Amino acid sequence: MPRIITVGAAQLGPIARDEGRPAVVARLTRLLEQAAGHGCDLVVFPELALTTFFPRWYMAEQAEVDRFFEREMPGPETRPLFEAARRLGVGFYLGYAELAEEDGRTRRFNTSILVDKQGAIAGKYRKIHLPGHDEHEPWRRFQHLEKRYFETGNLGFPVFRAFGGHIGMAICNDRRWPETYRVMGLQDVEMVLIGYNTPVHNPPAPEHDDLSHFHNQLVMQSGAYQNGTWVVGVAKAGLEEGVEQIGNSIIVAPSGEIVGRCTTLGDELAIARCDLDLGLSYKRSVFNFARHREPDAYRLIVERKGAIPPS
Ligand code: CDV
Repeated sequence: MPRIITVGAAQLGPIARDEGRPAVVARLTRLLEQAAGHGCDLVVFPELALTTFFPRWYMAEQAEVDRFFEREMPGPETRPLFEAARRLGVGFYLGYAELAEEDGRTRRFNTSILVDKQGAIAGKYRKIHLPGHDEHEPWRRFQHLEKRYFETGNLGFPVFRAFGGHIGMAICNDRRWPETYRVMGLQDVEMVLIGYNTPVHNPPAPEHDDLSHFHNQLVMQSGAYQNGTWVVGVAKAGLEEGVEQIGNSIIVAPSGEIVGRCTTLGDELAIARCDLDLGLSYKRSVFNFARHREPDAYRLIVERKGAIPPS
């Protein structure tokens, strides 16, 4: 009996700075309804999907920054999305800025949740690889202040039993790091969900700009293949508050092949019917971790003269 998840990559076009949560939630709900009409089980929305990508601005006042954060999930403005999920019987991945009172202090994370078909939260992840910088750098055309506005995620890379399979989550810059996929691969992940906001222009390394689409695909296709897992990567795309962001949302099979993709820079749904067992032939052969990984060898201290010790 094949284990199929019909997944929708629900790319978003730009969100304006003054676009309120109700308007954004209405856009998300429209995509969820569209996905339901096509028989989707699960819809993946982008990173920080409820607001504009606010780390592009330096804001001196914390109160101004905190306007972009959610204090509860669901809250009054996001509850309609959860209700729609239950009504339609479609789950979702949602990225948002999370403000939590934890360990006796206020903490802020770049977070994603997995919501099941009953509209209940089935899993949570907090972004680990925060890119950018923590001080205002006026020389940049736009800022990338994730290191200022968020703490490093403290939940690891958990894999959840949900939707009849093993589901993991990552957020944007995480997708460029092999550890992201491998830590979940070691937990037998079958589908990794990733939302992102990626400007075409990379201020510290503009020579990479022309390669932004290539790198986006390269990392997700290799992460999928090297761990025998599906990967669903979903963008917030287009010209958002003057910053051009890539789209190129893709659904990648465990073979590393792209089987679905968005072709615009706006709100758009790409759909694929994903057989979770397609990863098995990779997990049982070339990427049979129990048989072929050599963790002891990776840990060996290199003793040869002149060799660079692992950091
Ligand atoms: N939101 C992100 O994590 N964006 C990074 C950019 C800064 C390179 C990314 O990896 O796409």
